[in-house]
Amino acid sequence: MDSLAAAPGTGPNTSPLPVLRKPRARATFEGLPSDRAVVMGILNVTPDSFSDGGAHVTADTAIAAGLRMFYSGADIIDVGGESTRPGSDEVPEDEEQRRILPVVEALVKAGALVSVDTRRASTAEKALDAGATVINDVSGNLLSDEMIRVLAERGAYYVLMHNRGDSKTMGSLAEYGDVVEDVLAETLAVRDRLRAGGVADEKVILDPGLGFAKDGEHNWALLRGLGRFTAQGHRVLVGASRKRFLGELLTSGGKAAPPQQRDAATAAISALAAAAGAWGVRVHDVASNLDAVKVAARAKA
Ligand code: PMM
Repeated sequence: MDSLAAAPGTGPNTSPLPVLRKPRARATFEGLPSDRAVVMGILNVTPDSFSDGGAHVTADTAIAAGLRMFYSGADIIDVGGESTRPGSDEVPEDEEQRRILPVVEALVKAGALVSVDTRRASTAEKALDAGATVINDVSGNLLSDEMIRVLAERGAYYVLMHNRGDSKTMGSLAEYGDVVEDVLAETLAVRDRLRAGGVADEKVILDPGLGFAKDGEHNWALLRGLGRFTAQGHRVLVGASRKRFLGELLTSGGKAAPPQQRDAATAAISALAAAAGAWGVRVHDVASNLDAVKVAARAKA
């Protein structure tokens, strides 16, 4: 027998090697909690995100922030390298990948379940290679065939968020008859493209896309109509965190509340969304939203 492979205590050197650290089991999608809504922490590796002021610009600071979220109990960390702020400029593909890939790798290595917020199939493919499990895509109606091909080939989970146009045009496209029915119909039309391309329904998570080609009234109507989305047999994700419509709601002295003062309202939405059957919430402040979804689960039980 090779002495290096000898069982502890049986070889010539009888003292077993000390175990310094147990390897952390890698999180899986299937291992996500099913007794409450899932909390997805937002990690924007961008210099211009509207709500966290571009706090996580370098890979090291982003990894540290992601680990803090992970240890605060985030079920999934959503890493994004391109701002989706209305009016924002496109980030070149190589720059997007340079920002996010080291962060994805480090968080996966630490045991976190990682999603990647990207509209590009090439970035999605590299992120999956780096260990990401979910692709979160704000393309909406502009979903590319290339992305569908990558998802089908890799069997990845996919957040299909409703959106019209791109960051420059979405503002002018916020016109609906019945916003709930229109958003649902457009979302299901994109879902049908995914189906036709070989992506299983089970892998597709629907998101009404609050704030994307929607004004505040649209967002509130979609939250009231969330049951129409959860009734489709797909998981549903809600992203209300620190968005402008919450700032407008909390206006005081004629001034909208700034993003950092919108966390309590965000947690209230998380509790309501979870109570309405949402599978998950995408949030900046993990701790308060984890409490909120626990409250919703306990109140329902
Ligand atoms: N919102 C933003 C970015 N990505 N992804 C999903 N699935 N749902 C959302 O509502 C969503 C998203 C914009 O907000 P941020 O700049 O705070 O990330």
